[in-house]
Amino acid sequence: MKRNRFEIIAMAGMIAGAASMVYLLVERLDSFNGHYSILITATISSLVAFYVSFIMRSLSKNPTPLRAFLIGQPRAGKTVYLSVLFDELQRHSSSSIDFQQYGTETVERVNSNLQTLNKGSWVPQTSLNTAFYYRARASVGSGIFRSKYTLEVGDYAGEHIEEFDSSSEMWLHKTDYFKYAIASDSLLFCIDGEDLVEKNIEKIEDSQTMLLAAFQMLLSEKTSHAGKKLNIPICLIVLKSDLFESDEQIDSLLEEYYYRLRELMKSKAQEFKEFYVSSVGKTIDGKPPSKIKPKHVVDPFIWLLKHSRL
Ligand SMILES: Nc1nc2c(ncn2[C@@H]2O[C@H](COP(=O)(O)OP(=O)(O)OP(=O)(O)O)[C@@H](O)[C@H]2O)c(=O)[nH]1
Ligand SMILES: [Mg+2]
Repeated sequence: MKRNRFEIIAMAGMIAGAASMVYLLVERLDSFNGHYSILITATISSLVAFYVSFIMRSLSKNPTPLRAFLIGQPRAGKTVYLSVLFDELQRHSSSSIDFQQYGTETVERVNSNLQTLNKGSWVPQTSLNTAFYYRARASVGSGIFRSKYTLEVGDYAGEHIEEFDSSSEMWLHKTDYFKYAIASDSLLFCIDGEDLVEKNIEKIEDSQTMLLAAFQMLLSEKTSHAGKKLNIPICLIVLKSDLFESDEQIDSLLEEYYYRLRELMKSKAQEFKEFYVSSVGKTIDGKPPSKIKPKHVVDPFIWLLKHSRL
């Protein structure tokens, strides 16, 4: 249950409890007649309600931090995705979810990356140990059921994924990347659609092995005992979906090549969903088109905000 819903129900319970206790107490004091006991109960309950609503208002002013972690091989398309996502998020408008970029760093980085893409170039590869954190404010729901979040997604170089692989040297040198992953409230596993459509078996196998290792490591770090499922939202995202003829083609290629990863995620995650995303739309001679046409980029984040337990 979301934090604010839980609070509202708990507060309502507290008020009802306080009102009945006060009533019982006042009733026991024979010195008051029936009218007075109702009056005293009403006064004390109103004071409790006033105090509780004051606490609730100050709590709802503080957004809940929600950290999402994007995991994928080098060149999978993560940086392009996050840049386009944070640009698109602010244009997303629905009755129940609103976003706004948060902080000048995010605004500047998103603008500069979008400019690069709109000029027909790709963004530079992310270097090792140079993480960037994209941030946005989000509000989900309406009225008293509204939850506010500060959403943060870290963008790290794909090479860091080897920190999850016990046979790699990087396993021994765990950096902030690893800690960030462990402390995240939702996980997005990215598949490079280019390798999948080209049926590049070697790269697909590498990617599946690394994503499996990362999932298993996070499962063991984030759950208390064997058999327990991950209780944070997990997405499997196929990036570069513009390279496929149809969603059905992605579906059948995933079934053929990513069967192990899919099955593990389905069985070990309480909330799991797959998304097929294109950050820029159909490319022209391998470059982004002059007017990028993102497809389904915000869907994973809408889904994970709705399924977050925070
Ligand atoms: N067709 C297509 N290609 C894309 C798309 N997004 C990215 N690419 C290609 O994928 C390459 C890598 O994209 P990046 O976003 O830099 O990849 P990354 O996962 O951040 O890579 P690292 O920084 O090395 O971890 C780009 O240079 C493009 O060639 C897309 O939406 N469609
Ligand atoms: Mg990158």
